[in-house]
Amino acid sequence: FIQREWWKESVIYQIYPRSFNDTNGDGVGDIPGIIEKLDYLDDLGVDIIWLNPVYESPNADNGYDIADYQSIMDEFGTMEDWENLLEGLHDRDIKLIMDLVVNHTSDEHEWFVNSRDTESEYHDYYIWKHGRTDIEGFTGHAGPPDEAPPNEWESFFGGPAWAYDDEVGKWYLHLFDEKQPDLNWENPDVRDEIFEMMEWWLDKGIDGFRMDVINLLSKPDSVTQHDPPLNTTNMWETFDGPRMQEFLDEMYDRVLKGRDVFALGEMMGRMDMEIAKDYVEAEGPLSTLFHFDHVLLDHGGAIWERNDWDLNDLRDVLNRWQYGLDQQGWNSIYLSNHDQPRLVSRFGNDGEYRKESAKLLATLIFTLRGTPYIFQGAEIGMTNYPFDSLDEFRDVETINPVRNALDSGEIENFDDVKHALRQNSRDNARTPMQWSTEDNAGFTDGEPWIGVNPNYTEINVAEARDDPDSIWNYYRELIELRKEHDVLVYGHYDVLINDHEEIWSYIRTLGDERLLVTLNFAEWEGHTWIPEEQVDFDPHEMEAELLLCNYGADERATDVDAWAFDLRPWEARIYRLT
Ligand code: ISL
Ligand code: CA
Repeated sequence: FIQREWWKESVIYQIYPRSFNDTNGDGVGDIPGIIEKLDYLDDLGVDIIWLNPVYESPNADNGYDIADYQSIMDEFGTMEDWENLLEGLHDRDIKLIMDLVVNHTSDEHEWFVNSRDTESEYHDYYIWKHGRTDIEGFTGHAGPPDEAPPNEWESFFGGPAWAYDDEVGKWYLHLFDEKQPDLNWENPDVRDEIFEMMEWWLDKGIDGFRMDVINLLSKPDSVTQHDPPLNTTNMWETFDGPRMQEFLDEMYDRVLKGRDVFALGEMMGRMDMEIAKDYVEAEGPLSTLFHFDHVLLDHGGAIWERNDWDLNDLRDVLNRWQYGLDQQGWNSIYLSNHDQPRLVSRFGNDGEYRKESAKLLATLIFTLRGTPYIFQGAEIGMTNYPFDSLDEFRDVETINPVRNALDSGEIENFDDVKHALRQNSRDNARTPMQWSTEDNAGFTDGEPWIGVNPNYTEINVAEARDDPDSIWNYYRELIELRKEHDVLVYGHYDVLINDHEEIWSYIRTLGDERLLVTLNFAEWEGHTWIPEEQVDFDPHEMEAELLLCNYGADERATDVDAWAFDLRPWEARIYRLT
């Protein structure tokens, strides 16, 4: 039994507008720039565009600090441009999902400006609290000398999660930047406003939402019901709060129900599988979710810290989701986005085996069970950026904590953390799309808002489209293949040899259809096989027909015994077993 849905069969392409394509020479990508590239997206074969925030914003966090939910940021264009974009996409049968950022607004949103008046109805739109006076000698924050912040939470972007406002004489909560105050979802008026705004966009014809940090909406009771709140330092308390399910159910009932739309929730932290299932079950409020398990593997506690990982770790966390949502719910398969370093630099090899490993990672994304995501530039194998100094960075998540740590002496100098920042910073994802060998990679005629990766002379769209063996053409083949084989969309996933240190293999099964995917995550050759005891067929009786290989359909990939395989460095193969 297959529960068919268009968004399960779709491939999603994510556009970070600021870095996609600039048409007026101000160094900032814009909506007309996306319109210019619609045929590019169509040629690649993607089905849905997820557009990062394009709403009016002072850009403290590149559009994730929204000052007006119902207008377009001047730098990006006009509402008319946006309407043309939607039409251009729909003409090509491509759907559009918009970013929904409703955990917080900008401090320049008029709701927040009005909320500074404690008498105003808007005061309760945000989380304003008195500080604590029960702690002696509390230092290290910007409030009055006899007050500590309401609790000891830290912002995800560094520093305290509370900011003191002199005019109000209270503190407001900001889980992200100071310029991103958290909305008070306990207040039914806030929910009314947000739901109305969502309907307004849906009525304009969009196909769904990607919901930013959606599992932070409901704050723990200690924060909503105590004044001053109880002392808590535990940031894990901010995830999946007590009324989370209720708020999403209400959103579903009042906005999403009865509309054929896609609802994708970004879930911060490490999710409990039972909670995840409640969000995405058949009658649940969301279609699918982004979890963070695999992108938390190598990232240390601070932005300049790194953890080691190996293939077993990566396979373990992704297995957990493959099996966890096999019967109930649906996965989203991503290895990169605008918050993550480039996938080939992170999970692959961006030197000698850049092409092979980029193709292998694409193979993984398109053959696990779930909806696959391409973040702009992945389709040409764009890499991390060789940052050399702090002023090359633009992102608050990098700059704020590093500045603070340099000031406090926790870090002595930038060079001590350079290596880790080159691997961790979100800015790696945000360097301009590399279109051609023209100046600034063809992204802008002006001065780009963030550096263009100097490797654009070799890595760019023009080159990739000319080369039949390019990563770009391999992405196209994968997209085609997924459309041709239901088993790639709906088939069950079963892992083979779960402790193999270099090779990850799995079988996808739907009825009598069986595909084998085998991936060598190493710079050297490797051997693998189908263990009889792990499958419900006799591998020695099987024929293996090659569907796709990142080394091409040469003899080594086609002339095989169906139960044993020798793979070249970073080799990826997909076989149909009959
Ligand atoms: O966890 C992260 C990286 O591994 C964070 O960078 C990131 O803040 C987190 O993923 C939540 O992201 C979303 O909300 C943020 C915004 O800065 C991100 O761009 C957005 O995707 C606040 O709105
Ligand atoms: Ca521009």
